[in-house]
Amino acid sequence: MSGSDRKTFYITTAISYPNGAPHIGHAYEAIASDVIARFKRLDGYDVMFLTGTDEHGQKMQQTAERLGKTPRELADEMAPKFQQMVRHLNISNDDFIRTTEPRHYASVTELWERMKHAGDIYLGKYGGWYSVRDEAYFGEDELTTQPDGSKLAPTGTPVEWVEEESYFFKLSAYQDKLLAYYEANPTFIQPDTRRNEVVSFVKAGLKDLSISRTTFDWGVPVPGDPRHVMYVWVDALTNYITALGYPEREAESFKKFWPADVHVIGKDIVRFHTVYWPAFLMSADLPLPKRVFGHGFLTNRGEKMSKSVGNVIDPIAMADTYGVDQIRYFFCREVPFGQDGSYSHEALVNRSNADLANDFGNLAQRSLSMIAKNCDGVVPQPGDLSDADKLMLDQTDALLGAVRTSMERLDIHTMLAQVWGVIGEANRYFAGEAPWALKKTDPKRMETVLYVTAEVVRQAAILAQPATPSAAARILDSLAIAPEARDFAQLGEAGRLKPGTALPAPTPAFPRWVEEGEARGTGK
Ligand code: ME8
Repeated sequence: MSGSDRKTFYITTAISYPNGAPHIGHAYEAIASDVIARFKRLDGYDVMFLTGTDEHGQKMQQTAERLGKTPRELADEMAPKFQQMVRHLNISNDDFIRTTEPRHYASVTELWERMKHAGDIYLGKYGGWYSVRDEAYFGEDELTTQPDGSKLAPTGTPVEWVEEESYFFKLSAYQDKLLAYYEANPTFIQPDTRRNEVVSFVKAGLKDLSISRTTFDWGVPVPGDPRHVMYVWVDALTNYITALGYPEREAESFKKFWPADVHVIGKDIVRFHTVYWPAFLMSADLPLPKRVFGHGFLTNRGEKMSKSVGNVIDPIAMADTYGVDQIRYFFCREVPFGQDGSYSHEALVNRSNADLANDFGNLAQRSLSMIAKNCDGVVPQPGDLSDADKLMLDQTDALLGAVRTSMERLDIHTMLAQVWGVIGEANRYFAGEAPWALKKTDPKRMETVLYVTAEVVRQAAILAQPATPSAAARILDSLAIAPEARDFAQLGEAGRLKPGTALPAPTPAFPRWVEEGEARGTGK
């Protein structure tokens, strides 16, 4: 036992197919999940945050064949690129799972055995339209026929007719149980549009699911029948419990963190997570995840990108160009979580310059350099507070309640809008109070205004840590806030700046993007 009764929070991303280098969609999902994970940690939760790679299946095998490699060689070459991306983007994951690891084989094998023991697996014959790109079968009625007679899945990917002996999972037996679970847990599938799609899909009737393949061998062998490998989705979904020590059901982290609080995934794979996965878990008599959140897709100026199409943007290069905190903030602030979004150089630069460099960076830099110059570099002692001071502090102290409510709904962009709303107020307050003029007319009042501003900067920086961890840390360093005094328990009056604290020379937190040819140093 850890001996701690802190509340726990288990969050996962989808695990990525490493059949190509990571793209910006992978980065987006990791970043958004990281903001949630960091937020919860700062709010006192014991957090487990998992990401990883989904290395089996026909898609991996086909790509490897094309490149003249074995699938394992391809996976061993590509998985480190995903690990590198995660590190580069300052993602705070606690584990990185690869489905080719022995711990995962043990876990999937056990899940299969339990589903079989429950009487939910039988051997049959399967014929169906299969999309290798989606690693999924589609019904005849879901397909569209091209002028040349070929057929496309609803996702726009080509399908082929495949017939094979296959093990089936009795998904049809779970239709009513799934509908009852959705009904009893209205926030299980989010956002609501995704929930409605899934409910209609299940209500329309569930067919049993083919869960093994004999036409290729890159996968986890079916126990007792190694001619078959497991369908990659049975294998992939199980990663979420493998990382907690399953199949050892008494494993400390399994007991502590399962069921997951949220699986963060893209909208294209909601069905797998909200129909198949809970049915497998019910069959194996394991608790179901509390929530599945299907985020939107990112497009480059409106154009869909994918590894198979080849128009991918390298997220590491993007972070090197604009800054890690800058792209983290941009994606989370610009795109309402759950909706599709697009990005462009102009939008990125506008957000970064307006919100980060100007609003937050300048406010911190101007107030702290005034303290350095005019208050002997120590936090000034405030005098009596005016109504404007009190209002400013009250708005700031009220932030925690507001952002918690937003994050309950995983409304990341609203959380950031709330924090930056108060930063905007602080800019107006600072401009209105004009401490540089008070320096001559009323130095005591100047000290009060600088104190109040620095206190707002402190709380805003604490709340900015989930999205912009490095820059927020630089601001908190400039305020001499100890590492252990940076969590949400320190928000509001509890952590008020202490007058007399010596401050180091402030360093700019957010550089301003300057276009080539534009004169430097002309920022407002
Ligand atoms: O689906 N914008 O892997 P994957 C936003 N291995 N998100 C995007 C995106 C985009 N343009 N493109 C992809 C898989 N994603 C499976 C998951 S989980 C048990 C197995 C998201 O590499 C996508 O929706 O194709 C998914 O959540 C994640 O990136 C990995 O996609």
